[in-house]
Amino acid sequence: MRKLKIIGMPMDLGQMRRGVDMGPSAIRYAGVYERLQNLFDEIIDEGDIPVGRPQVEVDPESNLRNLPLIAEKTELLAEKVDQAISTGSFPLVLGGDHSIAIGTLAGISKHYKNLGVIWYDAHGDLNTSETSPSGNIHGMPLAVSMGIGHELLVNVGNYAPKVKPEHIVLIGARALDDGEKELIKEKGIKVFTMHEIDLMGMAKVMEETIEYLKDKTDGVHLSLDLDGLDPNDAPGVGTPVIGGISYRESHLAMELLAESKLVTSAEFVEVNPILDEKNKTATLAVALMGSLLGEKLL
Ligand code: EXY
Ligand code: MN
Ligand code: MN
Ligand code: MN
Repeated sequence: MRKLKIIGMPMDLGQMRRGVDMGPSAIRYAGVYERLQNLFDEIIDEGDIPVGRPQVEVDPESNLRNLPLIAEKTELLAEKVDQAISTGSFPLVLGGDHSIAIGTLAGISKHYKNLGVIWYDAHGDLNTSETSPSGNIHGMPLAVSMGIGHELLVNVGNYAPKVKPEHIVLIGARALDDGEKELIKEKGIKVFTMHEIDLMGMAKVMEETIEYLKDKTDGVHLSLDLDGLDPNDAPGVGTPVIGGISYRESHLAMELLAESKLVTSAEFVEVNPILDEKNKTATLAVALMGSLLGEKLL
């Protein structure tokens, strides 16, 4: 019995551009429920985690924006994701800015001995308060999930770390900060930048990603940031970076992941309908969810 739980996380606290809190609505408006209905025996849309519209505040010590609020709200998400998995459902989380992954991974990781993470993103999201150029926590969730960063974030879910560096694969990186490059080298994190994607092709990148993760992990989380795609295909994102992954390459990547049967949870983040063109980015996200979750072209 294949069961799916959709969980909305309308949060924009991890960055400064308003609108990404409406990402879950835009994705629902693009027909995520209807699109996935026939791929599962049961689909439940759990609605949205109550985030609200709190005021922006900067933590005087760490200079991190909305630190206590993000810790509090990602705790709520972690509980919901934990429940979904405990009831045997595949959790599909809709963002919201990428800081939500702190909660998603906290809810997932406790269910696995060695969780793998595929971070599909133009960025590394590997900053700490010391290395961040912005103080925006959406640039930190992967470091936090490795146990590196402010303790309020690292300890969401009351345990740490959520993922080991050797169980992470970054795909699509093309805007890494110096501190992130150092951390990647220090931890030996596997990265396929746009350079490797262009050289090898997406089929080979996915083949190597699946090969790299399949024998050393007992579950794999896909954290797909729509800014990993080229802004021409996915314009509705808050931190676009030119020269990105095409929709076609992404669709192939999702099909190959579906064939591998490795992926046990997913989140699609950074959809900002205010910056979008006729809900194109949310619509593309829904199409990618379809191919990730088993839709066949033929
Ligand atoms: N690396 C930059 C920073 O940390 O501020 C930009 C981060 C963008 C993060 C988006 C979610 O991927
Ligand atoms: Mn990201
Ligand atoms: Mn990004
Ligand atoms: Mn290991």
